[in-house]
Amino acid sequence: MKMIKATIVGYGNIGRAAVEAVQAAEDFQLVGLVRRGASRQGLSADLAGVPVAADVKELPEKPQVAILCTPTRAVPQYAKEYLAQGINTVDSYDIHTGIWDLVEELTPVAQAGGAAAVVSAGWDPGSDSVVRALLQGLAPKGITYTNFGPGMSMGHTVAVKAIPGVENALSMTIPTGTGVHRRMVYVQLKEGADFAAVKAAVLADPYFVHDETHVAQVEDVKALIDTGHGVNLVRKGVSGTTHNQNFEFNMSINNPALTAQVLVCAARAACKRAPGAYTMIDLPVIDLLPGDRGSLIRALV
Ligand code: NAP
Ligand code: API
Repeated sequence: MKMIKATIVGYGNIGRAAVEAVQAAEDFQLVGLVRRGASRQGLSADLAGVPVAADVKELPEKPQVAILCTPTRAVPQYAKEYLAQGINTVDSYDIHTGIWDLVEELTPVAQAGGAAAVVSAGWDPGSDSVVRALLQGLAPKGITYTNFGPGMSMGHTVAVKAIPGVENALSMTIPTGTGVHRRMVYVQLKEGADFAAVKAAVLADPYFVHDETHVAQVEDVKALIDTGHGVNLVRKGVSGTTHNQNFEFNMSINNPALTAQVLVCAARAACKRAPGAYTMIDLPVIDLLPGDRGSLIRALV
């Protein structure tokens, strides 16, 4: 089998899970990690022989695809850097209101570099987006409610961790029904940091401004963390002219593990796309899977 050469950029929660997902995939080869400062700190023991570089150009082998596991707000910068070098990218960018802008921003860079970008390929946005699109096809008129959690949102947590004075953070998503959520944010402060200033910064951050948000100071965030999450996605609508069509999609998951697995599926698909920028709903589902078309159609259709 022809192996897809991949690198993982950033070794945080999603990066660590992406290493596991790449190593578990029959058609992927990990050619190295890209980390700030080329740090080997915290690497799992089985990565002893895997190169780590601060710049992808310093890896011994050029990857076909870079799995970007950086903070969402750093994704545009990293994606442009890799696409310009002709390396396909996948990311799990999760600022829903910015996704189309990012597609438009990356499209010319990807086309000029001769590479493909798949943006927002986590579980939400990502695999849930595919479910929402499919359900809209099945019942074109109607309402979809996406109810998250309770669970840990990595995107919101990362946004809080970036606020000056924050040592560590946890943002829990609590569903209150009909797609509305409460955010429970726990912060551990750096020595001398001002809680009131941190709280004000959280409440003003675009990740939080539209939701009811509570911020609490705690001694030790690590003692609270459980990376479980989930979704209850429901649509009630109309097929043709017939009302009362009901659909429901539920999952209870480990957030980094699922995000990383979707990134690997999208990385596979990215390697098959013409240069340009795409989201999950642009991709043929079959391209997400390893194996030949005939076997997949016989088994799945
Ligand atoms: P994290 O644990 O903080 O890891 C991010 C890593 O990125 C860091 O450990 C660091 O790795 C690297 N990095 C590169 N530039 C950085 C910078 N300027 N500041 C800080 N770190 C930088 O974050 P995470 O929990 O893995 O989450 C990453 C992102 O995934 C989130 O922002 C979230 O939006 C996204 N996400 C999306 C979905 C989805 O469903 N779409 C689901 C979950 C998460 P090195 O030190 O190794 O360089
Ligand atoms: C939430 C949901 C799911 C987040 C999924 C992913 C993450 O706020 O909990 O950052 O974990 N939007 N975007």
